[in-house]
Amino acid sequence: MQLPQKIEHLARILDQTRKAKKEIVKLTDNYPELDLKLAYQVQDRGIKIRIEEQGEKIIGYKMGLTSKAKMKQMGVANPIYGVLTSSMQWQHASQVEMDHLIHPKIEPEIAFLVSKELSGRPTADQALQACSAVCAAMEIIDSRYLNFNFTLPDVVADNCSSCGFVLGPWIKNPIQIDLSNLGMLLEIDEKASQFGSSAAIYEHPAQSLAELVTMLDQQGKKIEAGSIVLAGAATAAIPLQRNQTFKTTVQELGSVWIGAI
Ligand code: OOG
Ligand code: MG
Repeated sequence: MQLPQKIEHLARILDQTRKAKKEIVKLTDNYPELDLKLAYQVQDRGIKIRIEEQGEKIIGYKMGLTSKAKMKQMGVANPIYGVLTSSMQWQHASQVEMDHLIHPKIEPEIAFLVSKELSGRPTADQALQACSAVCAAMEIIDSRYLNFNFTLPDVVADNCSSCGFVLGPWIKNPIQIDLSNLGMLLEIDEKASQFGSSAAIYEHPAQSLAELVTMLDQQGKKIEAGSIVLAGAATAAIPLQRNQTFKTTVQELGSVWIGAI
């Protein structure tokens, strides 16, 4: 298969798996030639399919595997990024319908609102200066692979297990908040489930944002003004289950919650 056909083929496999809600064995089992470079091309094509055929829009990016807890949970040790589209955002305090998903998990995160274009290789401070707001967030991941079992290229091709996310109320002027070591708590039905610190997110969530910009720069890309960025989970992800409510509270930033039905 020629390269463009291969990219198309792999992107279609993942897109169909997402729509059919039936997990598959990881791509590298059958396509050992899938490397990181090809994986980001497959991710790109998968997002274009969603834009061209499903009317979605790009609204931001997510960083993944930025914490030691997540790297350990997934057995993969490099940060990666994926794309957020308009269909992935759930409203704060709304309900997620489990029937639409495969085997979703939820994780506590911090999100940024980037209000000035970010490109090149900024420092964490420079990246933060381009943001007008920050908030407590949760990401719902739903790997298209059996048992979330994947290698780095597999998960990158699969848009880093992206499924959805929910944002708490935006807090303005993030530059005035010390984001380096904020306590983070994920509760299930008001019982503590996971504890973490914003320090677990690439040592500082703004450092994760700066790393995202640098990784995008290597692909000739930048973050547009108005984009949302999820900086990465602070703890391991936990399975989403019906009839439960999941709430993340971040010190200084407040809370966000969502139910599953
Ligand atoms: C990959 C996505 C990781 C994060 O915040 O670390 C991620 C996965 O765990 O399936 O979103
Ligand atoms: Mg995440």
